[in-house]
Amino acid sequence: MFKPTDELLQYIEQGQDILVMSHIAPDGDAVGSLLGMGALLKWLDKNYVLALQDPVPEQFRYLPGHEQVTSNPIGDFDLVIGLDASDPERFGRLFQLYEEEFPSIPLVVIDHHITNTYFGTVNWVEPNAVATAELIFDLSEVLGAPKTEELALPLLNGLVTDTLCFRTPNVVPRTLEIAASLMNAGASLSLVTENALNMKPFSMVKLWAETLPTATMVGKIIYAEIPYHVVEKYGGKDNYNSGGLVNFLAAVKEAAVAVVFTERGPQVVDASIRSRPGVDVSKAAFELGGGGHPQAAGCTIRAPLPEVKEKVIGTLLRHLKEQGIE
Ligand SMILES: [Mn+2]
Repeated sequence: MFKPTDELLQYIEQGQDILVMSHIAPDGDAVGSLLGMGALLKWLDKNYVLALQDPVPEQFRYLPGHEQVTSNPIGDFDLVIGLDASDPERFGRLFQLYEEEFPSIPLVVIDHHITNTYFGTVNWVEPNAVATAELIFDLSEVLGAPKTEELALPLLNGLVTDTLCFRTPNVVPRTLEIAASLMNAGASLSLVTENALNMKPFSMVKLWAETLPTATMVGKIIYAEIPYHVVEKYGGKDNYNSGGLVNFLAAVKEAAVAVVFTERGPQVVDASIRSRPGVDVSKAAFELGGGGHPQAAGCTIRAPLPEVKEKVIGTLLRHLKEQGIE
């Protein structure tokens, strides 16, 4: 079990009006740990606002309470809690807001990315936790909070999505014990897997059909690209999701690394990177201005798509070579 420091507990205890935020392009752990933290703060009788720059993706809107997430947090806050983000830029506009409106308010960072830059007033960073949701679970244990379904379902959502349903190499017996505890509290595992992982709209099939022809292998790297006109066609930059395409590519036997390049705007390209167990892509992503985990990382680069591709592939090839993979 991971233990928060007394200092962190003190900040949470003293905070009365709390802003909780998580990262741009929110994934299942961002949404899950945010809603889980909300449930915990509600039990603690705090005033709180849950915020994300981008809308809650459709596959997580089955989670009760997602409607309370706002992109425009307003309040007289005395504490900010930042979840699942390894650096301040990951909060997008929300961090600018924090810096402009309330820079003197303490910021509590809770995260599990090895690339975390420790930018908070207090930082609880556990790279061995499978999800930030796991840390919220441990926090709830330390606080002695009752395991309600309201707390358990979003936390299970975070655990399941960050581990691809307990299939990543960082999953240990305790991960399954936490999942069991959340299920005992009323969270349905099949509800989570169906909504958050399995179900995809028909438009996703069409998107994959357009994108898969671009799949290319360079050495042990497989990549595909989604140009801006395709992004616009399938939801636009604020509501865009490629339905786990990069994980699908990462299952290609001949590849050690998979990358999906998504042109989110003219000359703004996201690179989403996955690797086989034992192959570390977090250092390459960090060097490229992003971050993440050894097996799942990413970065955003402001440059034309061909330029970004060359830069990312070149950097990855070098990092792979250093790890003896060619
Ligand atoms: Mn996470």
